[in-house]
Amino acid sequence: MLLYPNPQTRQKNLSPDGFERRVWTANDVYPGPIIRANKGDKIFVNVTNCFGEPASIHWHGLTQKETNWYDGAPGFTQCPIPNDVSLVYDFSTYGQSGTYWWHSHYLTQYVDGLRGTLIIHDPDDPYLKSYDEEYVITLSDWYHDNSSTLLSDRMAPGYEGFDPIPDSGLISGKGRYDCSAAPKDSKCTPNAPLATYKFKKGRRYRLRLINTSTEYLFTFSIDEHKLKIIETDGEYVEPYTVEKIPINIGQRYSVIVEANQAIDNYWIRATMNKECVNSNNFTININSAINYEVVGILKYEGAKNDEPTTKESNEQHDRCKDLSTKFLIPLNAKPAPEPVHKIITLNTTAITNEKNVTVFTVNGKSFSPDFQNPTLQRILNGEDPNTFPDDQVTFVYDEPNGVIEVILINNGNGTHPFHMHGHNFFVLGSGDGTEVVKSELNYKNPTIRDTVTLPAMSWTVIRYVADNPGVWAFHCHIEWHVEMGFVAQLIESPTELAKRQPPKDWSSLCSK
Ligand SMILES: [Cu+2]
Repeated sequence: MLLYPNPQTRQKNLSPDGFERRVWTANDVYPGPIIRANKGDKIFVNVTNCFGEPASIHWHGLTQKETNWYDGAPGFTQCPIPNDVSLVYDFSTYGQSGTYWWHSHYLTQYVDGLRGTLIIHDPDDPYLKSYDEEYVITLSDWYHDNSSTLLSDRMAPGYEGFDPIPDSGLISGKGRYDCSAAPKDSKCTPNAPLATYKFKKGRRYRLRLINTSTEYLFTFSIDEHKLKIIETDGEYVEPYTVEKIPINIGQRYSVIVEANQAIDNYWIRATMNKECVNSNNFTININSAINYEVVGILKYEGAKNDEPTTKESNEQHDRCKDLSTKFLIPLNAKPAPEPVHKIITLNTTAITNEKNVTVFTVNGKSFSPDFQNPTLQRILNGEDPNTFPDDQVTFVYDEPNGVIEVILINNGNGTHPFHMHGHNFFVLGSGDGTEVVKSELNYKNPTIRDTVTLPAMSWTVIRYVADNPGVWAFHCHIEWHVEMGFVAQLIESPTELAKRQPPKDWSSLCSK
C-alpha cells in the first residue's frame, strides 16, 4: 500500500530548454515526480489543484478495474477538479506492472507541463536478473506558447495550416533551444544542460522509455549501443534487439542496454519524426528554430567531461509506423480471444465543419465533452447510453466478458497514435489501404499494448475482452486532435456499471 501525499499542482516559471515560460507543474517540477509502486499495491494520490483553473489527472495504461471514476478523464469519467479543491485518486494496480505515465486529461493542460511517470515494479519480473539498474527516460515535444493560445489558433475558423510546430524536444524534461531565435523580451539561457545518464562499464541498464508528447513520434537510439526490448506498454515481450526504436505518443518500451563499450561519452538520440506531421507555409510557428535532432548524453563513469563525438546508427525502420508486431511477441503469449461478440468499425477522417473549423470525425461524428455532466455520471443516474447525442460518439456493448473486435480505418493523410483507456488489447494486424486483409492477421500470439500507431491511409484490427465495465475513452493521443474531436467513447457493460456506487468525493466534484 502506497500513499503519495499532497502533490500540489501550480503554475511556475521554468526553462526546460533554456527558454523561460510558465509551466503547469506538479510539486513545482517538470516533468512531474515519478510515482513508484509494487505490483498489487493500492495507490492513493491526493491531487490539490492550485492552477487557478480546473484540472484532472489520468493514469495512462492503468486499467482502473472497479474504479472507472478514478480514470481521470473529464467529460468521460469525472467532472474536473475545481481550483483550490483536492481529490484523492484511489485505485489498485491489480496484476499490472511495468511502465506507465500520468497526465492531465483536461483540455490541453498536459502540453503545458502536467505530466509525469508511474512505474509499477514487479518482484516476479522475469527479466530481473538481466539488468543491474534502471532509468526512466521521457521524450517530449515542447512549445514556448501556452497550449490554449496554440489550440485557439489551430481551431480558428478558416485556418488552413496544420498542427502547431513545437520549439524544441526534451529528453526527461531537458532540451536546448537556440536563444538567438528567442523574442527580444524573453528570458533565454543558451546551452541549457542536456539529460545525462551515468553508466558504469560492465553493468546492464533497464531504460524505461515513454513518449509523453503532444504531436511527435520519436526515434530513440544510443550511439554504439544496442537496445534489447523487453516490454511494450506494461507487457513483457520476448527479447528483440534493435539499434533504433520508433516510439509514438503514449507508448512505452523497456530496453536493456549493456555498458559494454569503451569508457567515453555517447550521444543519446531522440529524433522527432517531422515527416509524420503535415505542415505548410501557414502552419502555426512554422518559423520555429526547433532542432528535431534532440540529444542527451550517456556518460560512462571515468569519461572526460567533453560532449560526445559519436556517430548515429544507420539502422532504418518503416517511416511513421510502429515496430512490426512480428517482433513484439508477448512473453506470456496468448491466442487472440474468441469468439467475437461484437465488431466495431471506426472510420476516421478530418473534415471542415459548418463553422469552417477543421475537426476529426469517427464514423462521421466529432466528439465534444460535457465537463459538468460526464458520461459515467449520466449512466450512474440511469440514463440509457444508446440515446446519447452524436457529439458523444458512443459505442455501447453490454456483453460482460464478451470479445470485442475493433477495426480502425484511417482515411486521412496523417499518422495518429490511438490509445484505449481501461484495457490493453491484442493487435491482430495492420496494413496499408482502407480494406482489412484478413490473411495478414495474427491470431496465434499477437502483440499486446494500449497504444497503437495508425499510419496515413491504413487499417488496424484489435481485440479485447469486455471484462471491465466502464466508460473508456478511445482516442488519438495527438493532444490537438483530442480537442478537435478525435475521440470515441466505449461504453462497456452499462447494465453492470449502473449498479455501482461512486465515492462521495467524486460525486461532489460535479456540484462544485
Ligand atoms: Cu491524431
